[in-house]
Amino acid sequence: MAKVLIPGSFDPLHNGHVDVVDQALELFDEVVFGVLVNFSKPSGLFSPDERVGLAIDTFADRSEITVGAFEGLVVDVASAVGADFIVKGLRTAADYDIEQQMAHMNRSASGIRTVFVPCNPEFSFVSSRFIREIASHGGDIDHLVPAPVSAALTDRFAGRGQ
Ligand code: COD
Repeated sequence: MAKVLIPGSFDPLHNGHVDVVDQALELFDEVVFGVLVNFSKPSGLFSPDERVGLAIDTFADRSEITVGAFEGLVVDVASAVGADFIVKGLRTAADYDIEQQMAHMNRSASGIRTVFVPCNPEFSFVSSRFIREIASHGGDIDHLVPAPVSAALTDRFAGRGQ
């Protein structure tokens, strides 16, 4: 039974992230979907607890996925949850450059390896930053995020935008 950690800020979770989870479950048995605070992106739109709630709602019918909020280093989270591998999605060469560095750093720190999955071309342009920006101006992001996230964004920006 191989278990993997999929870490990220997920602020908010979008369909590109969901696709990474789907791909991971084609390769491995269990996924821990870990909401981490990215120290270079300190102020979030949603709190870590809200992000966890949205992920729980999104993956409600998937017993092989557990969701949690974590602090600290990814390698420590991976060890705490008993993950065999870290899984990351790659969109672009820029993603690869930074993710490869982090993968090497994490492996040298703890021995854990990172498995990369290529993003679905359908979602290659999707990022949490663009989702936040478009939603904040009342733009349509329904086709890019799970239904619970769409509802939460509508709520969060109610009365703003246009
Ligand atoms: N399709 C596929 N994958 C995607 C897409 C998409 N459209 N968009 C994003 N992804 C992937 C990203 O490549 C990333 O792997 C993952 O989804 C999460 O993305 P984000 O944007 O939610 O998360 P980040 O990049 O802000 O999260 C970074 C971490 C929290 C994982 C990182 O900051 C971290 O490792 N923090 C802990 C501190 C630590 O251990 N530091 C040492 C690192 S060497």
